[in-house]
Amino acid sequence: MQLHSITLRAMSMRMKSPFTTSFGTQWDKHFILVEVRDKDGRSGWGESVAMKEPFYNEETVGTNWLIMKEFLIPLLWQKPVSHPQEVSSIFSHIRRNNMAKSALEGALWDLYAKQQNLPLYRVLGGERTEIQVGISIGVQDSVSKLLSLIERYVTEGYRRIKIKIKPGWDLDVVAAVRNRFPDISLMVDANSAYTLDDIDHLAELDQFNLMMIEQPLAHDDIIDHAALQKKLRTPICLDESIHSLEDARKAVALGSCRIINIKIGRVGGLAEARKIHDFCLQKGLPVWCGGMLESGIGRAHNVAITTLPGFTLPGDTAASSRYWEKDLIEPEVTVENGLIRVPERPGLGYEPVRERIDEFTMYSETFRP
Ligand code: OSB
Ligand code: MG
Repeated sequence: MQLHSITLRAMSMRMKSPFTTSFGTQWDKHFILVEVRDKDGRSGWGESVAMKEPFYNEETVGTNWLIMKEFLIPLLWQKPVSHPQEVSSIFSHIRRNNMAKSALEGALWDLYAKQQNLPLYRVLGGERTEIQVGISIGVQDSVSKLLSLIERYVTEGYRRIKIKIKPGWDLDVVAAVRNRFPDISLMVDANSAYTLDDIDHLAELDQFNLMMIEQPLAHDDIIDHAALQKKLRTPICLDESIHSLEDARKAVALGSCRIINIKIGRVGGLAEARKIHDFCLQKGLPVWCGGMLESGIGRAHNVAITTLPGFTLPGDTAASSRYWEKDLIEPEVTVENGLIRVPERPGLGYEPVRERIDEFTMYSETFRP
């Protein structure tokens, strides 16, 4: 692919409103953007979804920067890459650090698709020209605030509503939501806030006709989830616990989940995300694309992978305007009637706007072979 340079930028963007999960509240989104240039001056873009703090998983903006600079980028200079599918094996002897790997791999996929003059989703083998999306709503100060947010997003057309739960913000809240909205597609996400001691409590959720319960138990568990799934009618969806195709295979074999949330960053890139998709399609498990409060660049990667046929459930890739006053891409990601029309332009299909990117860049560094 004839790489000329790789630029990392540490970004900080203020969100429209804070986002609260069982692990904390976030106001400012810190992340890393990757720009890979080829000899002809084309650019490919990637986004690391690692957060400022290691609360969702162990990766952070700081650790991703170090791993990319000291280990991953030097590997890309050592071995010529002819197709982005090779990147995961070039990185394979670096343990974990999946979000760092994914950010670089994603930039190479965008660049490759542009070199081929094809939209990224086609290069990935995607088929859908529009994708269904839902929305994820954080823990709120009051139930009435939550109900009015749901009202708004249902009116805007989102295809399913996901609400965050945690001990003290669960059964009563879900009951109130179901009572007010008896027919919406509804799910909950606990971000690992419960243990098997809560089994009877979690079983109460069965009465609310939820599409799924996402990651109720520990972030690194698939054993207890299997025990819990046996006691629940509601399908369990794993998020945090799945880092690879191997993890997915084991979780499915154990019966730890009936649905998987695929996040490109969490599994180390588009190639691994596609493998998990292919496996789940063959096993008959529905998958959907999760979100990590991405800027438009990460969002565009999510749109591309969601075009694969197994992504049958609405994902978390809401419109750019969900979190941002102005996003980094042109046009922004828009949602109409719960659908995103997949762009047909080469690469990601949304153009990063340099002036906006510069505005939110805290510091940057460029690497050359
Ligand atoms: O668990 O899916 C999650 C946001 C940050 C970290 C983890 C999660 C989330 C979301 C929001 O649920 C998804 C989004 O809107 O991008
Ligand atoms: Mg989740």
